Amino acid sequence: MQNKNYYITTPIYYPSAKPHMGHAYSSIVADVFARFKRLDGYKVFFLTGTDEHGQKIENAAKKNKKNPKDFCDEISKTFKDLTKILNLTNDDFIRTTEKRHSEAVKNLWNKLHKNGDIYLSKYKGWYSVSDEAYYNEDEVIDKDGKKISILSNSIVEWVEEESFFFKLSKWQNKLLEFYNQNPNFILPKSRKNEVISFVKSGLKDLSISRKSFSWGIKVPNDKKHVIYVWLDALTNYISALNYPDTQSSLFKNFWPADLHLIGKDILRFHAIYWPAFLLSADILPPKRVYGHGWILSGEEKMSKSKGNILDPIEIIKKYGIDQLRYYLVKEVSFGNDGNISTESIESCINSDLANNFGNFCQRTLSFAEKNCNNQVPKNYNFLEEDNELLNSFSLNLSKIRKDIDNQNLNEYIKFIIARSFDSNKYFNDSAPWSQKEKLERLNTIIYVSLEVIRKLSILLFPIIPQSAEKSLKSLNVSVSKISLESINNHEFLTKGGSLNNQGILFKKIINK
Ligand code: ME8
Repeated sequence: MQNKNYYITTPIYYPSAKPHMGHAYSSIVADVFARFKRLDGYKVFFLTGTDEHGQKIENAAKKNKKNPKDFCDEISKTFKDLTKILNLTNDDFIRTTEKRHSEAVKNLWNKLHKNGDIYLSKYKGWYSVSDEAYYNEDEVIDKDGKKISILSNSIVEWVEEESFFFKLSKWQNKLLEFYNQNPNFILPKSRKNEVISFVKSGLKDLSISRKSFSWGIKVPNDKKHVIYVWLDALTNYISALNYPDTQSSLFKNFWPADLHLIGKDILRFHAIYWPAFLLSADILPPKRVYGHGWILSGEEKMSKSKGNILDPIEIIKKYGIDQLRYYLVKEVSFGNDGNISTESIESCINSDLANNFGNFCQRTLSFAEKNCNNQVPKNYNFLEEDNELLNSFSLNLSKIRKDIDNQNLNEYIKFIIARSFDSNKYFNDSAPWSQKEKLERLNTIIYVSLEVIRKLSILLFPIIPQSAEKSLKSLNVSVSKISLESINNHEFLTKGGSLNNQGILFKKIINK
């Protein structure tokens, strides 16, 4: 039998400053996938949270004259609050300062140690506190008298200290074998090639403890060291499933994860270090790591350290949460970098939401109100053009499922836009207002249009849940009862059922 469980995660974010649009983007997209899979009958576990240890957080707390735990409590709360504001359906919110997490990390450490993959030595090399990452000599260049990482442009510093190492080099061939056997482990394809060539170029053992600061989980049996924040952070994906209790129903049902959705900036950690740690600990690696592109501001990545951030809360206050969710999914080509701006959000709201889907709902429902006694028509007879429109949904259902399983979000939204466009064209071409003498035809056009509102609303539900709920309410369909499969049914709506027009779905933005 097909496994109907689905585990999806976002990165756990650093609470070094309050969340910005980049964080909102990853979380919203993950929520779209989670909602889609639930709609398709899956039992979903959707995880997000905050990554609270390490030098970056310790420094940020110092700068704010707070102790690190108080500082994290405060900022982690803004991330948790954001999950509500973004209307996320996460099932858990993990904080790495929780006991359930630190116990899991220590346990994993002991397992790696027991399996002979940890040894004590000395680290000598470059480290970026901003990325919490070690860089090789050939990944660092001089810029304005400072050393920076070529990959992230962040400043690196020279570190020389005693450190525990993980035998990453030992796992190089096993990793290459794993990528080979699981060709879709890393998506999109372009990023997979980057990772593979990095691994092929030779993996060095990885420093997995630091001694020069104290904010972190202590190494078991050597309290002078704190565990490297990435080994700590990556473990969140299993600590939230009750690891080390691998017999717990959460772990058994949901591990290995179906999808770690991350930004391309942290692919190396997820696609190389994480599977290596897991293989070493005799745990199966996740099934998929998808590294999406960046939201840019001008030419640059939007980031707290660059100070070029758009505040999601401001945008939501101005335009609405569904508007933002829709805009990010539509405007940023998934997998690639994308620019966003207030001008383009306004034109997206007007052209896609108000003039396309919103207009179709409104014209159908107002027409039914005036001409069909505000009821779902009873007598109808589908003609070829009606079947063509209705079937354009059902015939594509397996493709839609496949697109989502491959994170082909661009195809999914393209499909919805094209069908909304077709629906408006159908309404125009069928011209129900000219069929007042032929009631069966008029009723058929309205029945088909109402069915199409239902189908479009179901497909849009993962992206714009509040608005889709409203349009379904107009049809007297409860969101708690909707399923993706029901798109195949062209006569779902009860004949003679009353309609309940909820009014305009999306206000047009008019700038005076
Ligand atoms: O890296 N565009 O946390 P972080 C798109 N704690 N996405 C962006 C973005 C942008 N401009 N800026 C950030 C960390 N993101 C670690 C992760 S996971 C075990 C530990 C998103 O707060 C994107 O998903 O720096 C990116 O990977 C993540 O936020 C980085 O968040």
